Amino acid sequence: MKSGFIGIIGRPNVGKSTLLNSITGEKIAIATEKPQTTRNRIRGVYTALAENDADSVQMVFIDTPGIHRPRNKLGGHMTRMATDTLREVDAVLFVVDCAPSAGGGDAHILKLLEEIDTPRIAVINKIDVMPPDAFKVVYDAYANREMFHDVLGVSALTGGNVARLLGILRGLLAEGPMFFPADAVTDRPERFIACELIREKLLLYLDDEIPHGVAVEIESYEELRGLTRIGAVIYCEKKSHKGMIIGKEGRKLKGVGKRARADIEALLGTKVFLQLWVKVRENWRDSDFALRSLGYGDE
Ligand SMILES: Nc1nc2c(ncn2[C@@H]2O[C@H](COP(=O)(O)OP(=O)(O)OP(=O)(O)O)[C@@H](O)[C@H]2O)c(=O)[nH]1
Ligand SMILES: [Mg+2]
Repeated sequence: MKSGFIGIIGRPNVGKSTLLNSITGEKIAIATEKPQTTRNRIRGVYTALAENDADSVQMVFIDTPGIHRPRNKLGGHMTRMATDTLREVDAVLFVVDCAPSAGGGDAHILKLLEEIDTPRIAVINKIDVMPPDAFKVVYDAYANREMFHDVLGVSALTGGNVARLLGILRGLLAEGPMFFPADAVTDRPERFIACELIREKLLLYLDDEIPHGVAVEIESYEELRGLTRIGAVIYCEKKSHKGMIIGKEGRKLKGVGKRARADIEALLGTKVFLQLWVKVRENWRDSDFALRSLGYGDE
């Protein structure tokens, strides 16, 4: 069989995590319209076993944080996770869109990609909302570079052309072993995904100012028959943010909890009892100790 590791790299917000979810068919990585949503590396496994072993394939995709100019230690960690991945994989998907902000950030990543020998594919995402002439501009910009094995447009959101992308990758991979069991979807435990789902709701429902300073930590996780009891702490950086997260009469936090619970119930297939607390931890994004304890240490 063929197998290998594939890095998903790009600027923030281009749709890397959405693409990972689309490939694995499960929501294992959170995705929001806010840049810098992903903070860790998340592996997603695609396995297609054929009757004939030679036709079987296992691809391990690594979703990475968007590469950006870091403003704090968390940002440095995130960008390092992404750039380190470039050297550890058998193929790289360089995901782009046609956002007006694309230029500088993509140019920086192209330089990093030039330094590696790994096969690279330029994946132009969001073609479902891209006018043909805009697609052509982006396509030409990458097709003219010899560094890419292939350039293709996809829609991670609708799944458009994702099968073709998998076909191209299959052609790039060498013979190899199964790295994960055939039914594995991710290396991340359910409790990590549950924690991320809470953060996703915070990103979605909080004003722009707060989300990047928010972290979530699971304090207790108890699996009973048909019920999972989860206690989680939401950390923010300022007292005023704490008030905004809780909201008037606790309404904001209740809304976040309700939506997170619905998603976690779908993930676990059990009822979920979710308790949330909000705490202030000043400047945690610049504290090595806090970053490590919140799961943003080196992996
Ligand atoms: N229309 C459209 N929107 C998309 C597509 N793929 C992703 N999006 C949207 O783009 C936004 C960003 O998606 P993410 O998957 O979080 O992007 P990301 O690259 O993982 O972002 P970071 O984790 O911040 O680096 C979300 O609002 C997605 O719904 C697509 O194919 N079409
Ligand atoms: Mg992401």
